[in-house]
Amino acid sequence: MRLYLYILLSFLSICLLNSAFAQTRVWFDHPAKQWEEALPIGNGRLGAMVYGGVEEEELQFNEETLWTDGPRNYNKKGASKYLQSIRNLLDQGQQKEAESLAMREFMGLKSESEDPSAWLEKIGKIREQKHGPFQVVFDDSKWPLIVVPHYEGWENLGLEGLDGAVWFRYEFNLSKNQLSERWSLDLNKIRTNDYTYINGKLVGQSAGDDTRRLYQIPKELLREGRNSIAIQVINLEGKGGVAGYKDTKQSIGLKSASGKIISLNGHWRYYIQDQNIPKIGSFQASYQPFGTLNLKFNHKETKNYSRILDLDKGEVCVNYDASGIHYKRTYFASYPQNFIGIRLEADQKKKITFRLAMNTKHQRAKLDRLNKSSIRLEVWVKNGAMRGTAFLQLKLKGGQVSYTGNELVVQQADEAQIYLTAATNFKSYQELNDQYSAVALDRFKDLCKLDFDKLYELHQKDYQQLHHRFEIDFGDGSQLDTIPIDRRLQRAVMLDDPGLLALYVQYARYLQIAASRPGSQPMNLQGIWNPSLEPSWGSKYTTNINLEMNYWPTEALNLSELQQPLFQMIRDLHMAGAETAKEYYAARGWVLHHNTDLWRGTAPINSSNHGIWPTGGAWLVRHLWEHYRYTQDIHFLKEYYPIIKDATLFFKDFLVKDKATEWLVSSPSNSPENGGLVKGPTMDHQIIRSLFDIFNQSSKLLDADNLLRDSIIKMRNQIAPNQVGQYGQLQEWLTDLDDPENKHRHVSHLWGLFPGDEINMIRTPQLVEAAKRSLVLRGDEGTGWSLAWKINFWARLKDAQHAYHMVKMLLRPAGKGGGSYPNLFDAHPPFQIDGNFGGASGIIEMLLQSQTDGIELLPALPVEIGTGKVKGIKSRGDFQISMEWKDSQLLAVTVESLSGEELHLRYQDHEVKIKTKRGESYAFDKELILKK
Ligand code: FUC
Repeated sequence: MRLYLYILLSFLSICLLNSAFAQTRVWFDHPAKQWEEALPIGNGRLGAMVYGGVEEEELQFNEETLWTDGPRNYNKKGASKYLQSIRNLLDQGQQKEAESLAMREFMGLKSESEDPSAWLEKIGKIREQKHGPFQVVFDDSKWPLIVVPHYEGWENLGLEGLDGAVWFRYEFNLSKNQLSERWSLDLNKIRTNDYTYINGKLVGQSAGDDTRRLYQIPKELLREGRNSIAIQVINLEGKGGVAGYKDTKQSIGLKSASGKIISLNGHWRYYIQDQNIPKIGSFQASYQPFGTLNLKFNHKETKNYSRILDLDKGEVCVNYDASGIHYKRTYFASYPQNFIGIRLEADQKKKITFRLAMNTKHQRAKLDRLNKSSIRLEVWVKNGAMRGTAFLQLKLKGGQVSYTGNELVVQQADEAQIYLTAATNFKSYQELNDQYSAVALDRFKDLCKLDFDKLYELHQKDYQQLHHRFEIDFGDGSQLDTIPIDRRLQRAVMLDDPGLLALYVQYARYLQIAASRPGSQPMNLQGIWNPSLEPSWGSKYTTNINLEMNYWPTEALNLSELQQPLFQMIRDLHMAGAETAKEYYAARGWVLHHNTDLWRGTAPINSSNHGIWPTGGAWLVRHLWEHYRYTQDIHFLKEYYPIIKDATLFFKDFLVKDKATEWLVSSPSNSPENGGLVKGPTMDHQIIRSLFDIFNQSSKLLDADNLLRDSIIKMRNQIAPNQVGQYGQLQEWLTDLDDPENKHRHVSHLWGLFPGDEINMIRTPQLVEAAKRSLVLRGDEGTGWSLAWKINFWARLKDAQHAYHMVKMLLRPAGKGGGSYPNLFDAHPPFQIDGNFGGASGIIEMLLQSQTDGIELLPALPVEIGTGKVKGIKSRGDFQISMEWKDSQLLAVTVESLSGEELHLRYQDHEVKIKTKRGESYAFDKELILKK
């Protein structure tokens, strides 16, 4: 009876759409058809995506330390021998030469590679056979079908994790008329090498993902009627297959001199010739999925379906009625006990019947049964040092459980509870732990002794002490909560939905709580959620914007301690990056280039035209400093001071005097991913000035290193300044090279406007104008994170309506450009979590800014959110603020002083400065007059 009442009440609470629920849920009225519709849960270590299927439920899960490769050295010894030559070439304007020298001598080491020649020779033999698959007459009728082309790789079409040699075959017809023309074969891109045959004859072979395949077909080769094409594709890493065109409207096929096209898009036959490939080195490692829980039910016709991410409770619930019974499933990820919990309930007894399996995409895996109701899944990451183990325990109220065909079969239970844990052999970036599995098993056994309901309560308490610190409301958007999120996003394209902006901010907070907890890894490009063995950019940590953006709003959103994983990573990078500083620059201190991974690679990767960018570490130091500014925690500053100092020492050694201008410049480097290897990109100088300022201020606060400080102050003033160029723009480079047509997604040279603050209205109004000009020239379009960055820029420029326009762009349903997926995940595309946090940061920048002169309230408030309130927002100086506004005017504000520092508040023309006492609250009216 109690159970029934409980279910009824919780179901009713979902249906009662009162305003208290306004910004507290993201929901769908159907199960997820694709991963980007599934709903995320997480506890910093374990992450899972809930599809909520009725007949077949899938819970795709991750453990944040399951990556490819293993601990290793990333640094090329003695690379610094080439530093001067690279600099000289750049001085002489020989960029291409500098890039090729750097590519040869200045990049990081790849992981272990084997010589592929023997394997290539082996798989090449088939091309010499008399009856090989390239011949016209060949029986391929048993080969499976696959859609060709597949721009995003064969991985997306069921061949995930496949690297090797694969044959593709297809037939097409030609008429007599068509034979009179000259034809070439246009396949555009192939990943990576191909041998292409028409009617049994090789017409072309090429290598490389970016090579265009346009092969001439000798006229005599084609015939009236049936013709055949066969391609051997060899792909040893990354996405594979006949990629064709990104623009899917363009087909691959035969093209005639007169412009006619015979499309070869269609279902081709394929055959995996060999996938046991030699080891291929990679610059850095990739984040890996772990596995899935698959639950099968006998429920068919359902009514009243809902799948709800409840931001207030930190859980996902699936509700529906089938055959007159109400079913409810609850999913949560507990941080205190590090496990994922699932509860299955029904409003009648004995109605919980299902089958449960654990699966994985990893080729090498083992499933076994631990006891009557628990199973274990072990996985080995291909060609790597990593393995992981997941444990699952079922507890039932009533009913029976049995085990058949690798599945746990539950029959006629009143309720089922599932405990899921996972662990890997990761110990630190330098070490693996061979004993991990026994320890994990003991932990699991202890966990399963604990009462599920109690664990659920502990989870809620833990989650809510973070979540409840902050509230936000943009007017009365509550009625829109009746619209499922996918439709609400569609609707918001045309109609304003201020409540959706507030929801976006709370969702970002939810994602941070779910993905970044003390003791966990920092959030990678996908937070902790990744279903793919070959995720884009390895789902690692890109530091020329993405990793930092993940943590932009953390302090203001009152989640300060969630930056701890980032700080722990900075500690690791301080160690790992010292060797890179020495080997590449013969410099003291530590350096980080534009990417890192679980194993803390710090050397340049990918390509010399964008991988050599030495300011990643200096940017991360800004997060240490901002944490200090927000918390005023001097012990923290003291603890991290050696890292700040060592980053400073690196640049003291690294900066060089530019002969032409006499300024100190950063060389070699690049303005992230735009314009190749150069000396003196503007962004670097802004970041290094910020670093030097941080060093100066913190050494002063800690009364340390006076002499070094003097020399750093001197150097700081010799660094190349921000310059205004011929179009009135802020120059991206040392020389005025900016192309006004350049729409590049990165807007690196505006770093000094946001997240930096040296470009500001108070001290550098001309630079503000120039930054604005650059932003206008760059245009609004961009990838998800680029749109999100632009919200922050426009908010800093106090152009509220332009900032709002950018928010709308970020919220548009994912398509070609950046936007949002149905589950509100940011679309680069593909999914990349940075935009969720950059977007939330931008919305916060509209409400409050505290980077320069005191705390400014509602500095860039768009009319669409002209009425609202926020509670528990944090500012620099360690103040906690609550305020309310109506019709674009402030009504009242209360400031709680957590530091006892002087409070300087500004709103429009009003300004107040008062001394505060730690722990006291101060209430002000709309003119900032202190209420007694
Ligand atoms: C940088 C960006 C890309 C992408 C990648 C992860 O390289 O330029 O757009 O976000 O990081």
